[in-house]
Amino acid sequence: MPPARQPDQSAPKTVSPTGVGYEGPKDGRDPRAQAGDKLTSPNGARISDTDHSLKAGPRGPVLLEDFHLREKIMHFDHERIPERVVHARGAAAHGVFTANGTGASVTRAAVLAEKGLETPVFVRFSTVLGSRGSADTVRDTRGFATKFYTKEGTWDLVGNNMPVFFIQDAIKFPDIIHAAKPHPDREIPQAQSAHDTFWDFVTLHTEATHHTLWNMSDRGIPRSYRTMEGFGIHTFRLVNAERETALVKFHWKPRLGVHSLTWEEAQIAAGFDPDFHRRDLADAIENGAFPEWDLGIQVFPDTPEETFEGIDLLDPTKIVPEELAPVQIIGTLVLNGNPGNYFAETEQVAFHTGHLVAGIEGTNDPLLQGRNFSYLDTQLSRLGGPNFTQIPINRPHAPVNDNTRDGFHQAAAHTGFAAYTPNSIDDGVPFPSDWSEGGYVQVPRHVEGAVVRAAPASFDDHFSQPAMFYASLTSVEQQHIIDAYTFELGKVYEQSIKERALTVLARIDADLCAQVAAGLGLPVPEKIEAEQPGIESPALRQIKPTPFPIEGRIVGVVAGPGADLAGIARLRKALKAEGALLRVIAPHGGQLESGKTVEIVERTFATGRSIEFDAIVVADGAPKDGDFRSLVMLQEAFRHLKAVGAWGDGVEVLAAAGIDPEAPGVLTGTKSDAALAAATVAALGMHRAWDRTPLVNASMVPPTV
Ligand code: HDE
Repeated sequence: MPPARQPDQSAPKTVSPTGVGYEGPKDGRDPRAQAGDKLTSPNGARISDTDHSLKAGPRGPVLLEDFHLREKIMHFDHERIPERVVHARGAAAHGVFTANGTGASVTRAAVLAEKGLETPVFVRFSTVLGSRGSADTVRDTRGFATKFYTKEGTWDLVGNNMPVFFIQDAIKFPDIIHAAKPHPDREIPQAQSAHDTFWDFVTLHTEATHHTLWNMSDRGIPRSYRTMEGFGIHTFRLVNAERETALVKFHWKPRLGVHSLTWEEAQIAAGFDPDFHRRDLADAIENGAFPEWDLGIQVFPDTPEETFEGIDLLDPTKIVPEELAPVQIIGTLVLNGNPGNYFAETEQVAFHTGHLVAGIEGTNDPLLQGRNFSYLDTQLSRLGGPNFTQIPINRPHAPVNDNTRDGFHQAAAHTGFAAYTPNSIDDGVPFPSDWSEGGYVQVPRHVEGAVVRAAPASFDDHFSQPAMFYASLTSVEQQHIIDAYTFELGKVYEQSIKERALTVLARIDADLCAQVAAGLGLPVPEKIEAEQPGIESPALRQIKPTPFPIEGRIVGVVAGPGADLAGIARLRKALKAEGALLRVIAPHGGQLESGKTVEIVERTFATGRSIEFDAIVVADGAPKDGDFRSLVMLQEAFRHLKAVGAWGDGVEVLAAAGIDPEAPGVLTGTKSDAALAAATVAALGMHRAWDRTPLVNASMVPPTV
């Protein structure tokens, strides 16, 4: 062992950042939080007045000797750290991952292999393009980054909610991000892809076609972080205890299903509640509706070609349809804790694709290889130096003895002399570990080839999988894609970019191209054949025939003085049994009373908006004064294909909003009974009344194709 400190040597006393011991919460105080009841300076001196600078007389100049003023302002000046260059806007949660044991056949990493092993995790969801203060519901890819604090070291799975990426080589990443970020002259538009430089890039680099199509699909506007799939995107190499290797792709499957907003909802939310996803995640966890995902892997033989059924596994613009390689579930993630301090946890967490543990390796995917450099490098400017793994949220839950020393913000006080291995001074410590001791030993791989700046020929196929994705979707989902392209390209100024985009769409699907061209008022490009989609993959659809669990869903009930409060209570009870919530909406705040029954008004006609609710029901006795705000709320919910309903004379309010009680997904009853509750639960489970689509679309005049 390294020698203990000499009698003449000492180290900083073990204290928390705020000066108290680490003995654990005391008198209800957490040692990591601020200590004591007295206002102090950062050096702990008690402060007598924090509202007046030290001056030469009440009207005199401020004195330089005012250390409190200078410390207070100096620290404030530096409260911000650089936001992430991408994925700046995010929300996170603590949780636990439990392996089911089946992963043992392919990996020796206990986190994935050991049946019943619980590993603490921290998961950060994010948008890609927007600044830290941008809206949650913009059309964009979402980050899905998971830090597993395993006993064998930290493993970071830094994925997205879409299974493919825009580019095939990391060297293009600055280019795609420059193109997608706001224009450099006016710094607009914020957090949007609907602008010239984005569409210029993705139509010139047609490898971006597949990911762009996913962005334009409903996946680009998720209903909630809780209802997103997650993907590792790259192919990884797993190594089992027998040193056998397999190539795998990681999938997170949300137990609640994959659901999205409508485009209009997303736009309203961006203004009405820019924290829509952040709030939804925190509220769900606070209410005990813990989001859950199953982690699955698609497993492929580790052949020299690194392909599966002709699909290049190193190409991050390609998926392997689940119909060809089923997703095998190897464990479950539960998010059960909200962060207590956004900056300390969500902002300072640092993910890194190179944080791997024995049994999990990367591959030669050129995108992944570049990421392995970037995620380490970026922390130097974001977190201010190389010791970012010592920040509590980043600290491994495994012992660390890494021979690194010093550097900015070094929190350890190392002992001994020999920060090198091997050494003969500190008893040789630390020792490398071989395979049998759990050492990270890369599987030997043969590498050969000329040094070139080139990509494999298979990377040239840019259209067959977009064609497959589009062909696999339901007609409702296809229509959303048509609408999205028409909107985004409609925001582009350069005619030549729009025309080029149509030549790309023509390669995906002739009807898609024709409809978007009609919306833009441009001719369909001639003599371009769409790619053959090959197989269809129904697994890619979001709209499924069977209902999903409804935990955390919110039903708004329009009420007011004189409303049937007992009926509201009955509906709430039935919803609660399924994990869903009911919120009362009334003309003004306060509480509603009827005999001994009291209902708190949680949203008023001024503070509530349809986007907050998954269904809206009008209570018997609700006001019939035609307040346009409640009518707009119902009309929006109807237009967004949500369940709307009423009991008793509440149907008159539906009628005033112009809602046909016979339309699909309109639930009415004479009273709030078990039948109405069951119908509401069933409707929530389907997410939306999809068969209302033609009715809603009929009120919109389509362009002539
Ligand atoms: Fe990232 N990416 N990325 N990315 N990425 C970052 O790392 C980068 C890529 C992803 O919640 C940065 O700490 C390069 C693919 C997520 O903190 C940076 C390339 C995927 C997050 C970076 C990619 C991702 C990031 C910015 C091209 C899905 C947020 C701050 C090779 C598989 C993590 C940071 C969080 C963040 C670089 C491509 C996902 C700059 C060079 C592909 C979820 O290092």
